[in-house]
Amino acid sequence: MRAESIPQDADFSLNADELAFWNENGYLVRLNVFSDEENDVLRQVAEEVVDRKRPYPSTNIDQNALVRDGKIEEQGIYAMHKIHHPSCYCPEFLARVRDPRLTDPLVEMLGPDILGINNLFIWKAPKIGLGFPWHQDKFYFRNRFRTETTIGTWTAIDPADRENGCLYVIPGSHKWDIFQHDDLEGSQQNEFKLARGARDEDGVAVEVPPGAVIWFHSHLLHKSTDNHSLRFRRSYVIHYLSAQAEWTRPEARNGRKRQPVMWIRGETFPDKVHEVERDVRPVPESE
Ligand SMILES: O=C(O)CCC(=O)C(=O)O
Repeated sequence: MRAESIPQDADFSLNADELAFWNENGYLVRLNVFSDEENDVLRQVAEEVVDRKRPYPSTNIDQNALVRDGKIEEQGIYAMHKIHHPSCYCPEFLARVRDPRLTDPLVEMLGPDILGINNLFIWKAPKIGLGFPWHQDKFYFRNRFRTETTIGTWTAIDPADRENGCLYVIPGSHKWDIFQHDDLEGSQQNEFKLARGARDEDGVAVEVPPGAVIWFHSHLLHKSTDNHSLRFRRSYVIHYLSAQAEWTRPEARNGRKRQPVMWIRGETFPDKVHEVERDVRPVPESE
């Protein structure tokens, strides 16, 4: 189904089995959520960003760590790791973060009033794309937001499998506390720390075809592995927050101009996280 052909009254909420699976495991997979054509639009826009055919802040474009650190030479999308917050600058991505096929299931997880706090298009290039260590998203988001959980959605743009670095999860770990996370030597972009004590033998590979979506709880331990294949493993990841959440440090709420909070659906509340953006932003000249 294409976005423009979704009937107004279509309802993509969770059914009882899905809700039970979610509550038990802290993640959920749906297949065939988006068509190849729909994902191709995002892939093309992301490539235009990389080719500088679209205005985009260069600070939101991250190269693969091996290329960035001069260990190998690659060009174009082969040199890419990810772009941050495309929904703030590209209407195609903004439409995707608000697509009911992603957000209807969130209503049962977060309530009806929903904000977007982060989104990233990831390339994971053939042979050099690097994995993410075991982590819990709340380890990071709790520095900004006080809330029970945020929810991530992970959309497969390409087939994702063990060989090209699919997502792994530890089912049920969403019921656990937040682990200590330790610095890693030479990890991808040095941006993720490793959840101390998370065990590979508890992990389950979530291999999915293109168009599938994985929803995951912010306490869920998850990781992904390096890409050992000759194929890309592209994905589009979005993180959502309840509009009932509060700022962890209200005095610093405007300190992250590059990570604006976006309105997704429902209401916002003056005494909560409510300074939200509704439309795509112009890219400042200096960028
Ligand atoms: O896409 C991946 O390889 C991992 C993404 C991830 O772990 C995250 O966004 O929290």
